[in-house]
Amino acid sequence: MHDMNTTINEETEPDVSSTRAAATTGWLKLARAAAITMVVWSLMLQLMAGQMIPPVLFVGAVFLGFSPFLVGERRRLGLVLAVTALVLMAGNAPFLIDDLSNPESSPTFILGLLSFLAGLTAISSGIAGWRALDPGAVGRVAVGAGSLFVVGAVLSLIAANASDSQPPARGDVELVASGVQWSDDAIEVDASGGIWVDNRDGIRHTFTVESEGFEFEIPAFKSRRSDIELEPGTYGFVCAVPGHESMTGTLLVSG
Ligand SMILES: [Cu+2]
Repeated sequence: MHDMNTTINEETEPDVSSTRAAATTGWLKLARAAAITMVVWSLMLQLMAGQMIPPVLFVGAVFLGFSPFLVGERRRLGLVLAVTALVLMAGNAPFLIDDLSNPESSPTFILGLLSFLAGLTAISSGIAGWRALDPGAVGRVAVGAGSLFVVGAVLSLIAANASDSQPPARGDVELVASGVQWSDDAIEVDASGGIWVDNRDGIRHTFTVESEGFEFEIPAFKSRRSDIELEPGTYGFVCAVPGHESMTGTLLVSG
């Protein structure tokens, strides 16, 4: 707390009269960088998902507009940054939970992880700045969050590359997912056949018949197939990924 160490070495010399202010400045710099990262990547994530959530857009725009003014040694700004980050994380939660629970979809997982870690960093360092905690930990928090991100990203890439595309089988009906759209909104398949889906998007999709609990996932840039495990009849199919509500169609299973 009373130790002015080199991690808070500013472009301008810190006010020697105020150790607390200098501590706050160090934390606020980290909180601001993390919050900007979170806003930018959250917006990218939502663009990829094909849907923008209004509260996140609004908070993000307000934050980015004010961020140039979020400088200096005013401790209250730490609280503002922490609360803003918390609101953004809450607004982003539907996407984040889905993205982070599907490590095979590498691009969205990595963006989600970055957004999540940046959010945690912004909240914790905003609070630390507000409380004027020892700035000696600023560097450790930044390095810790960065390390977690790199490890998560690498593991996700390994998982994604380990899962290969599947070729279609004889009797499969072929469907393409591209631009968060199905290539056909009405498909017909024999009950003894199957469905092969080629995902050309950088995000995962699912082929889901909700009424029957029939579902398989197609990771980003992969193809997957499944036998039809349905009785002859007409079913609605969807992609169950949040934000992909426009991906609907009709499946006719002939017997
Ligand atoms: Cu989808």
